[in-house]
Amino acid sequence: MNPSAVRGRNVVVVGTQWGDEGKGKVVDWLTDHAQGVVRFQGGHNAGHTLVIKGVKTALQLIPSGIMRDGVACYIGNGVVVDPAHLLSEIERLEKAGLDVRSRLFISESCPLILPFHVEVDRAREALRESSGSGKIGTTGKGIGPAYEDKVARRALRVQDLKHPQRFEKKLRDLLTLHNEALAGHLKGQPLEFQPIFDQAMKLAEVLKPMMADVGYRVHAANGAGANILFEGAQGTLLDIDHGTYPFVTSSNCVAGNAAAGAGVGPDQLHYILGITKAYTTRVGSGPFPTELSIDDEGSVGHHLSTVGQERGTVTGRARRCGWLDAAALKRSVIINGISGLCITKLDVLDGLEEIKVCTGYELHGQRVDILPLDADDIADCVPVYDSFPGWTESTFGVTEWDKLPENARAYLQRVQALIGAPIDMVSTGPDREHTIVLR
Ligand code: 2SA
Ligand code: MG
Repeated sequence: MNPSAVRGRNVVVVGTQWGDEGKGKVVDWLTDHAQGVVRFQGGHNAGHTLVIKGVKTALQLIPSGIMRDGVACYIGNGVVVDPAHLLSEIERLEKAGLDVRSRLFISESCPLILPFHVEVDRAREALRESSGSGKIGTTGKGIGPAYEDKVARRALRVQDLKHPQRFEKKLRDLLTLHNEALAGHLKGQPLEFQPIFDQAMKLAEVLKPMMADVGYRVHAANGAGANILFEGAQGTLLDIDHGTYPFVTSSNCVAGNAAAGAGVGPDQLHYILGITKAYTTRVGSGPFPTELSIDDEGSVGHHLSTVGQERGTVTGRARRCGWLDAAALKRSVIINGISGLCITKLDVLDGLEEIKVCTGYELHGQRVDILPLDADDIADCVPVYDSFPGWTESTFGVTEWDKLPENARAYLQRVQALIGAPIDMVSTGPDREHTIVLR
């Protein structure tokens, strides 16, 4: 079976929920048939966990393709890059014996995350909390403030690292701006220029050989017949435009941004694979209609949280858990133009007596069958559920559709019909091998 032949040459992998759907594993699995993997948005707020022959690796900024020898890995212009974090991730992978520097390409156009972005991110969260307006629950990595500087056209970019004088001037201006805010209403810690500058110049020397014109390289690789994977981070419901605003991340996580964030044309996106966890999780604040309490032992929420090991890869925060929300997924399928779905972590549902799927909501006395656009409306949604009998057999590691319990197949078939996209893959465990391919 050759998935890339079935799915068209280039595949975009996106999360259809609030992130943590298991994209890393699927990208790694698909990389068997790809010569390049591109990250196109987000930064080191992502946490992609891969388990290869029982050994767990968590990647944050570097594309998951790095785990396969010879695969080129690209960090596209749509990604915000913390250079200090990048170097530490490179070094961590090198310690594990991987060759990283010869096949990692970093777009010169990436905006940089610098120490004051982290300070501003954290100070803002503290302020939101103390003022009673409520935290977003960010990862505290400086993602939002870095994207703000990009959109305000004052960001330092990877290419500035090659020009010390230009870097110095831009850094002084930007630091002054952020320090004023930090010393003023943000009640944070203003930072000194010199240590930031010195550290950036040191990192510049290390990163220079990896700086590249990523869009052009990906275009050329595609032209030469390579299969390219576009690796999304976070998920559709965290998208800056289409998510549960303002409880979102600061980038477009949807498939359409794979082109703009990698620097290629949309004609290079051939197949859109949506990753959907068999239930729902969310880390951070914001509305979540199908949420269950995870605190009570013996409850379904507790089962999902513990059996699913639902903790943030980056921050270690306990993820909120709930039933699958088909009405939210319907929205994701439309926005992403999903070609096919991969359902992950099916095995976590093993042993539950009853399984529920949200098919729509009661909202202000009316029935709606798709996730509303306004986060306040979403918070008012009362989910309407379909109920299914569960299964007692283990689905862990199953590799054939016919070997799944009958009730599991019935559940997946109903989900497919509700969401409006075909299920092309099912993941039944964290390892590469734990995969069912349907088309
Ligand atoms: P940010 O830091 O500005 O992007 O946070 C804004 C919101 O986006 C959410 N967010 C995430 N949600 C799920 N997974 C993410 N990556 C890590 C993981 C998260 C972790 O894989 O587990 O370790 O906590 C991720 N990154 C950002 C975030 O929770 C806010 O709701
Ligand atoms: Mg994650």
